[in-house]
Amino acid sequence: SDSQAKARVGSDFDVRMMRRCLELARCALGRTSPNPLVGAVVVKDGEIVGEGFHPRAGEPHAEVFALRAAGDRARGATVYVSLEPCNHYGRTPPCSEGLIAAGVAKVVVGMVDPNPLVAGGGIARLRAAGIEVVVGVETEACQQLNEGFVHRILYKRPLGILKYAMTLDGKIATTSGHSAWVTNQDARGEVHQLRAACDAVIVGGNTVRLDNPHLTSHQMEAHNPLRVVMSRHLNLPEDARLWQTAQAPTLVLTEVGANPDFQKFLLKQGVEVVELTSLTPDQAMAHLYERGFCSVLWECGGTLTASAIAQGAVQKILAFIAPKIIGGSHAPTPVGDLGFTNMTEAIALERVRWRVVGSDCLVEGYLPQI
Ligand code: AOF
Ligand code: ZN
Repeated sequence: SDSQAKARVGSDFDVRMMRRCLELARCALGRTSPNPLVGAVVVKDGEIVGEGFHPRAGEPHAEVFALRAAGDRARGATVYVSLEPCNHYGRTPPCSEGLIAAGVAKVVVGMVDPNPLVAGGGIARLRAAGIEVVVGVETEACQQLNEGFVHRILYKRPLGILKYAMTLDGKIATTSGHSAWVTNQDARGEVHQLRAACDAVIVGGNTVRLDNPHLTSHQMEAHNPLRVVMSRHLNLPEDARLWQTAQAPTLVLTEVGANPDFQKFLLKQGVEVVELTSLTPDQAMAHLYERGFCSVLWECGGTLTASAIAQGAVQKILAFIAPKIIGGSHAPTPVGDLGFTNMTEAIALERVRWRVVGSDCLVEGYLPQI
């Protein structure tokens, strides 16, 4: 079987400690970009004597907090960390040196850091100092947690996640555009969690006009993503909820010179406006990459979704399917025209998983990397 094929690294105890690292890492969900989510645990004589996580870019790394909490007990201890300790002077000094100075005996690493500044260098430095290093405990879970960070490093773009909710007959709204609500409360709760984990959520002008969404995570203390609207002509309503920026920030991406009066109105509301030379999904993603973002959630209608897919701005799809029928041969569907005429052109998702969420079904998968 699959689990037999992959030789497991680490004891039950190691796995338990690494899972604790991941739990700690998640305390900073949505707040660390452009940095990864990292958790660390210091274990001495089978007991946890220090824990830490990376709270946000510019602040100390997970290992620093865990070592501080452990104090003298770090000497001869085992440190578990979900990402390879860094070996470079960035905004903070190298964790490899910190671990060596603390006199730890062993380091257990969840995954190698894909950052070319680190990329195995941290592990090599620790080994050169005589510290035992084990790599590969709960690696898949570690990679999953930081898939946005990894994608950002490898492709110089944030990870694009497309989320939509449709009826069993494949509609995202009625013919008149009404869409509240396709899915049940549980599925909506899941979307709010998803938003809390993302750096930005993008919609087009149509969604603002038709749905007047909040696009927040609706959870106490949870991170709210930057709400991004892509609009070429800025013919948008003045009373949209997205212009209320007290709860969460909003960015409007438009083209150079578009509707100066409405731009002034937006700025007065505290909405940021950025004029791009060409307003395309890829240029939007390029801009969000420059802002240091790791993951971006596309929650737009079919037209913008189709062009985001066509331009490679979407890597992952989450489709909520509600067992309801609304019919309507002109009712909007999740993905507009992709120009395909033959079934052989269909984009086949990979690593597909199905899950029941309340009374709805969630299908998750990845687009093949082009
Ligand atoms: C670790 N532990 O908790 C994190 C690491 O600018 P800096 O100094 O914060 O460095 C950022 C890079 O360090 C980041 O891109 C990633 O490679 C690594 N993050 N490393 O040992 C941590 N957050
Ligand atoms: Zn570090």
